[in-house]
Amino acid sequence: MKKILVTGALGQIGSELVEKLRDIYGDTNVIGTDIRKRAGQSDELPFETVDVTDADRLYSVAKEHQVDTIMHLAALLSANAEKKPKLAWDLNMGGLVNALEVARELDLQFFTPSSIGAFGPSTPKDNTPQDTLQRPTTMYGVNKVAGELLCDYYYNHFGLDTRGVRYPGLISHATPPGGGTTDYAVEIYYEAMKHKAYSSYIAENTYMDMMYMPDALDAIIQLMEADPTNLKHRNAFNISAISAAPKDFAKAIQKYIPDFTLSYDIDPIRQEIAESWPNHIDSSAATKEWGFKAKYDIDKMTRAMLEHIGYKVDS
Ligand code: VAH
Repeated sequence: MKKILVTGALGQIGSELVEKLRDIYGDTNVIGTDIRKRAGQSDELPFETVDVTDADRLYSVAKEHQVDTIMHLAALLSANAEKKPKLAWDLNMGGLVNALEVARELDLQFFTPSSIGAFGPSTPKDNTPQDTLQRPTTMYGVNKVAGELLCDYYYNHFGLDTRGVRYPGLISHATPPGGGTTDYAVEIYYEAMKHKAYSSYIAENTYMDMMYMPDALDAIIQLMEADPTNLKHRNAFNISAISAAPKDFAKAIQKYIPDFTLSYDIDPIRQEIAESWPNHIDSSAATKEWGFKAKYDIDKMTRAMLEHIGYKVDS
């Protein structure tokens, strides 16, 4: 029976991942951890306060709960990392090496996500290959490339069962993202419902890879349960569902809210980050090695997002 510790359990991915893991493996077999509890959070389900930069605390919680898997999600995202690069290095790299060391000492299976942020301006932008040039120009990207290599090292050097994906921008209705470059793709739905208008900080024709959260969560489960003998790669599988620019989200939303209008107020920092990332990455290695296949295109995601945030799509 799997027993899983999730770091960053109250974040955009973590909050939905913990719920899905509990549905699959049982409520008491998933230990959510984050740097603090959320106000009013119930004590019913296993949760521990863990700062991932505190190696001893992380080790003692993993040992006490006798977990067999760590899913390490705690991190500072791209835009926030540019504002606080030293904090980003300490959290993103210090937290990762602590989590890897706990996994090594307790012989745990290990998952952590990389990102399309691991690519840079010199990376081929269209159908970005699984194995290609990675010279990111952001602290987040430096963290992600170093993280991919560190996880490969723990697999090759210590035999640790490390696995990971390069996530695109993730779109979810449960927990708003914080401090990312792709957050516009979540905000636009809420603003469309509330105000029938949104002002995008990313330019009209700036394409990035995106994915609806249910596909992102299915990918983790599928990869972690995949037959390891089929895995030629380990810690940085390209996965994407949608390649879209702000104008594409507007078009999809206007099918339900015809008078929705999109304007632009570009944020130079996040625009520069977005322009350094690919337009669309090639997911074929993930499909070939562990059967990755996204279910949501932009239209199916748009309907689901609007429904989940309370817009009457069939009115
Ligand atoms: C960010 N949502 O914007 C994250 C993600 C691919 C983007 O890594 O930083």
